[in-house]
Amino acid sequence: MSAEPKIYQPEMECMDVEERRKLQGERLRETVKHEYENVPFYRERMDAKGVKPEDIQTVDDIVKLPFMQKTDLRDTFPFGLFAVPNEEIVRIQGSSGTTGKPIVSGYTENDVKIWSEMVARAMASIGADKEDIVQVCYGYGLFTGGLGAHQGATEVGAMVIPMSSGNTQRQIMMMQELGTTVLCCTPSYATYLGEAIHDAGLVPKKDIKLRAGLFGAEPWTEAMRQKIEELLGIDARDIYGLTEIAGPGVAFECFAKNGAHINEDHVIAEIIDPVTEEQLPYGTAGELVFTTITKKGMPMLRYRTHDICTLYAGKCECGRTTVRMGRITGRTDDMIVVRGVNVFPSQIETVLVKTAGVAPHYQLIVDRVNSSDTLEVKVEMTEEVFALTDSLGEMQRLQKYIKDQIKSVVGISTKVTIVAPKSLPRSEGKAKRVFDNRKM
Ligand code: DLL
Repeated sequence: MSAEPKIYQPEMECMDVEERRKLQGERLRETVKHEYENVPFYRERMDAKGVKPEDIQTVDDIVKLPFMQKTDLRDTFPFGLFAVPNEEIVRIQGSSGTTGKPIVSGYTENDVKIWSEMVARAMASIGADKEDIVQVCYGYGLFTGGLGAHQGATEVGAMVIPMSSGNTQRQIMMMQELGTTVLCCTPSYATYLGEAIHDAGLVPKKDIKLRAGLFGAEPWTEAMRQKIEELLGIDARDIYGLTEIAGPGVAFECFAKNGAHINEDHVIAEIIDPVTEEQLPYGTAGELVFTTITKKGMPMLRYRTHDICTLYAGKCECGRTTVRMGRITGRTDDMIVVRGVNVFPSQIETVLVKTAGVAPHYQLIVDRVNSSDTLEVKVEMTEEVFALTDSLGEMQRLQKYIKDQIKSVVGISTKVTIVAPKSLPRSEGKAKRVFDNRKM
């Protein structure tokens, strides 16, 4: 079995930096023209800022362009940002919006191919090829994790087991019986699987043949990497991405593990000050902004990810010349990632506001129990209902109703706790609603 790290497209990944900047400039110019001509929403944005496609000639001109945000996807839902006729779109993927509605991205056939190649680069970097058996335990569906990892593994010729998420015992059984060598899932699930494997009395490297894994979709730390590597006896690598830009594979770690290489022939990465929106130099922490430069179905120009990190330039010992991003250290908005699912407090608030009997005072408590994330929603009942409700059954009915509503909007199970009126602390300023007690 080959486990030698490989560079999938060296002509792009190891390209001379100046040459790449020239290529980025050309691709940016084309993308801006395509967007201006085909997406009225963005044309109006550019017109309002007084920018014309001719003003964009090199990568440095990117600062003249207006930003895009998640709310733009919501406001133009579903097809308003498509830059080609719907007949040319062959795939829709999606993720959480800031309210109940998901946001969607459309891909042309070539967009899917490019995305697959981006993930294939990550697969090659862990030495995955046709000798490998790749178990994908990211969810399949609108979420880009399952299909994204699947396509990348197929691209390098591996045998793919499309398990999707959940059903841990079955995951372990398949892993053991089929001899899985590469694991793709969230880092928290990798830890959970590792513990379940130990609990089942199985020995990594003997009963389980795993040798490497690509983990992402949620923030994780070096300490968590060590834990996963010890538990599963593998090489654990970070993979980063977001639906709006492509999905997993926007960036990935090489064996040097000193930041994730950004696929700069397909995207331009910037770091900005989230308040002034000024571009910041490499080496400074700030908000990550991406511009796609090869996507045709739904290009994104200066998309504000709200992820906080630092970019690093300079050749890496692996030979790649692409800019690397450090770990995501936080968000500039209130999004939290729970079991790999993006959750906005506003989504939960929307459910609570619509529910009779509870007041819109709530707290979200995130924790990690046995390596799995938990989310508790504490909500106050109204005075009227408090005065009338004395039966436990009534309270349980309300709890279940809220839990089911949140599940249908956000897609994850929560624990709902109903508390007495006026018992949650009030704040005079910005309410602190999220308490993240996870220690990674
Ligand atoms: O989470 C895509 C993905 C799937 C990446 C599988 C890696 C593996 P979204 O659902 O759109 O897409 O969520 C994107 O998740 O803005 C980050 O906040 C967070 N995120 C994704 N990867 C990482 C990572 C997928 N490696 C949002 N480290 C992003 C930290 C990550 N956060």
